[in-house]
Amino acid sequence: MAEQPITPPLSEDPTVRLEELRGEAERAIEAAARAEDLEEARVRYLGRKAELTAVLRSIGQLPADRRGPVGKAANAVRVALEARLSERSSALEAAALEARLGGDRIDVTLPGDPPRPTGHLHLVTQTRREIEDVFVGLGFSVVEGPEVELDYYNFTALNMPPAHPARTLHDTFYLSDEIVLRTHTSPMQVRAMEAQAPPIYIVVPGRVYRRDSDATHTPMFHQIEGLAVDEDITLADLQGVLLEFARAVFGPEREIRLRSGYFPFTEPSVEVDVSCFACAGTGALADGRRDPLCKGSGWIEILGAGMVDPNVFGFVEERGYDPERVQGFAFGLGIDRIAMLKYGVPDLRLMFEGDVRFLEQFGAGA
Ligand code: 2U9
Repeated sequence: MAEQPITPPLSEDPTVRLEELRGEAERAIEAAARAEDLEEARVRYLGRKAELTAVLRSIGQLPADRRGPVGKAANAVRVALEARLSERSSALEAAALEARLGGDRIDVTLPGDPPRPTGHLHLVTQTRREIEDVFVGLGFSVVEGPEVELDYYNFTALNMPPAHPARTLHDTFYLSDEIVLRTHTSPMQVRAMEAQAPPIYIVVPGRVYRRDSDATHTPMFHQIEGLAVDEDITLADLQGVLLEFARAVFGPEREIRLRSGYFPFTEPSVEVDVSCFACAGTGALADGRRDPLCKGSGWIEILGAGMVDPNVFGFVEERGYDPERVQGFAFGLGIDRIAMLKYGVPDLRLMFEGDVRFLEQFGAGA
């Protein structure tokens, strides 16, 4: 609260004192350098406890013939001071704005901020999407499923009953007697058949887990598997689909070859090679040296496949998969392995270490 000014008692004629007050107040307003000073002057000269306010309040007690002239003079002082306050307030605001603008002046000749580094999709994600696109273009749907699986879907329904020797090949992470981290995405294909009667054309990408670790094996890796079941599916359909895939991913000049293989869930089973894209299948580089990528063979193994074993259909027969009526082909490949081959990555572990110096080399396809 502002201190009350020490003022002499009102003279017989208050208009004299009013003129003194006006002069005093005008000097205080003029002297205010900041909004706070101005507010202090307002309180002192126009506030509830101000002398002028007291004069205005006491007009009623004056002799009748003095009320008019004193009231008029006091009001004139009030109006004049309010106008001065408002002018000074605008002047102070304008000065403050001017000072701020002066301080904030922008130098447009300075260089801008460096561009912010933008992220991009991980190489494995780019490769997964590229592969998915190929199969979507061939009429397949993409479905995904749980990474924590029942032993039943991961093994039993895929023609690997308990104690089947192939189970040991999988180096399985067991969470309990009946629950595993899936060792392949195949269990989701069984689930998809349970949910959808034939025909079915699906690919299932996702993480899978095996107890294995070296330059070409990590405990977690990515697979994409495919399944086509219909009334007239043959090995030739599988071959045509995989040739399309190989050419889309490794180049239009590629050929594939099928070698005999073994998987518990397919019969017959095949290992599939693509003609080498480094040496165009010749096995030799331009300077005559042996091509290290395909080790001089002209072929690179890229996936496994086969015709779905009729025993597998036996597990979903009630859903319409009559092994006498439908046939199917299936294939499985490692997404990370395809990316390693295509981009010359020497060690699978680089994919999962999160080293930005490695990852940022693969920003173009993001
Ligand atoms: C159902 C029936 C059959 C999926 C298949 C492969 C062959 C295969 C490997 C390639 C490299 C796994 O990532 S890898 O280690 N996979 O060779 N997978 S046939 O067969 C199925 C799947 C589901 C119902």
